Amino acid sequence: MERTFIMVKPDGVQRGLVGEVITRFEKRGYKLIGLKFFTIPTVLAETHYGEHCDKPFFRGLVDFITSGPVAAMVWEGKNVVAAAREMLGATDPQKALPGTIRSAYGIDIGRNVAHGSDSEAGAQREIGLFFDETELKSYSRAIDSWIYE
Ligand code: DAT
Ligand code: MG
Repeated sequence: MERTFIMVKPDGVQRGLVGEVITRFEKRGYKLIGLKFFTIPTVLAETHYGEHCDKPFFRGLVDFITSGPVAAMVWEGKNVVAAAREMLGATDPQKALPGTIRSAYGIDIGRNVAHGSDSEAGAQREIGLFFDETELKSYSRAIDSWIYE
């Protein structure tokens, strides 16, 4: 089973959207295996968004993501990396398809509510940055046979 890293950003936390984001993943059938509520240290934010270090928005992005608590999560399920990106929608909420999280709850690109890993390799990297292996819980659910055939 695949794992991905999802994070409700400080705007999503402030706006009371942690539950909405969790609910969408829970209701679809994905399994929550890690959850952490904390304020990201600057160095972790710079590492997490390292691919953007040369972009003009990098400093503002790091300042924003460290400006308040986030809800960091790991979700597990079949094809969850790509599926989660679809559920989030395009980076710019104005371009996100209706029904996606960013379209439903966001307007500006710098306030797009939630993060999701963009690839399996990216997911592995981000999960490793935010969680120790002991913080990720494997467990079976009685309902799994009603989600997977
Ligand atoms: P995503 O979060 O969809 O993976 P990304 O990795 O390209 O998008 O960018 C990371 C975050 O940086 C994104 O969620 C919001 C912010 N961002 C991206 N492009 C931006 C831009 N042109 N101006 C301001 N913020 C931007
Ligand atoms: Mg990205």
